[in-house]
Amino acid sequence: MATLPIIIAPDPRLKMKCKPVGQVDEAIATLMTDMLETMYLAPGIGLAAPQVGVTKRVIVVDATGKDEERNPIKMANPELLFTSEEIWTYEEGCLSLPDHYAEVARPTKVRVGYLDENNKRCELEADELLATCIQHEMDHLDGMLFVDHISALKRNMILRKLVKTKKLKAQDAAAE
Ligand code: GNR
Ligand code: NI
Repeated sequence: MATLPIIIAPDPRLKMKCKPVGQVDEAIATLMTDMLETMYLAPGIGLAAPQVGVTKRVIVVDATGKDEERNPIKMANPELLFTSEEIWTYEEGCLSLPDHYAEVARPTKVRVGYLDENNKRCELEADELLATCIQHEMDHLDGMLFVDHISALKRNMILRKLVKTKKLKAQDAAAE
């Protein structure tokens, strides 16, 4: 097992459309395991392959609470089979936009088709937090971040702050 560095926005690698995997082979299964380890360490409730520099349609999620038993879910080529009319709004964060949060409205309930770590076709129905998390991760596979769902004003404010933080970090690193 290994943890991977998480890419912070703005970065062109977070804006790419990711490629479907042909099949979930050992390399993809290992990527899924490493992504989960990276996610739990962060800590986060989801992670998409482009966040660790891999332009493939692979995501992992675990939206269980701190005191609950873990429920890791690994998905390749996830597809939305159903989305509810009903909308759920949640204050989202993203490991690629650290320390920034905004309310995002999405369908409350979704049904997702995907390939699991054994290359088996699966379907999962999710609602509320898990559904939000799955949709947030699937957005990453098309180069979409949660800030792309909010007003341009709020988005640019967050992105400007991230650029500033990156510059400060680069200066600190150079001064060492
Ligand atoms: O850890 C995360 N928390 C979160 C909270 C609300 C909505 C979505 C998320 S996903 C995020 C981890 C992440 O950036 N995944 O891409
Ligand atoms: Ni994210």
